[in-house]
Amino acid sequence: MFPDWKSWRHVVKLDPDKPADEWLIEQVVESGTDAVIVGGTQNITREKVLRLYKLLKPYQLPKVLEVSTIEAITFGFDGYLIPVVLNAGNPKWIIGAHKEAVKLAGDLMAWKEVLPEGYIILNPDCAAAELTEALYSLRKSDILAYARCGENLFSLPLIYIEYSGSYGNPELVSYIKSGLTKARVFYGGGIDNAQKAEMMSRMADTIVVGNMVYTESIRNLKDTVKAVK
Ligand code: 1GP
Repeated sequence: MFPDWKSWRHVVKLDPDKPADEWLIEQVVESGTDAVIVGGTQNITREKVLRLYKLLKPYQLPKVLEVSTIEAITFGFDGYLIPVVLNAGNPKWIIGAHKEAVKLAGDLMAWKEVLPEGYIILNPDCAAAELTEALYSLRKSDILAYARCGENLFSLPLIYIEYSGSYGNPELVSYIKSGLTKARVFYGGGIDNAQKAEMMSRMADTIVVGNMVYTESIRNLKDTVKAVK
């Protein structure tokens, strides 16, 4: 079963392509975050995912894998997040890669362990935007329409507003959140201190922090958790 993700307020995303050791994992676990997502866009291999998985395994914290490539799917995680990129310019990232994975898994596909997420990528300079050929220069109304399509046409339980690498506009996040009725809103991008965490946690249901754990800002990690709770 996918863990009880609806209660998560703060999540750390660890990138298999970035260096991690026991110390870093300890900082993450001891910060009080609600869960760890293992996921990234570039150079993701099964070896790198497995390495992170082994470091995380001793801890109780929910650990889920955000699947970005079929090749790196690793068993043992508590759940699997499947991104559907709503504003992808290349349809492969809306349904193509997913179809290939499901075809490969056939009857063995463990649907109960899967949670689909409707991504809206809003930082045109991030790696995911480049890969998916994300459509940008969107108006507020376009972004909300993507989110509503995700929620109502695709019945996605989660809309992920992705600003990876840059801090987004809190008002825009709030506008999207208030235009949805059922889907929960995750926000990720550029959070590296308590103030930014607190602000975005007022706008979204869950905040995701990533890059800060690979920089000196890791010393602020505990404070970002405190700020949202
Ligand atoms: C990336 O949304 C996450 O997918 C977090 O972004 O690395 O900018 O914190 P940052």
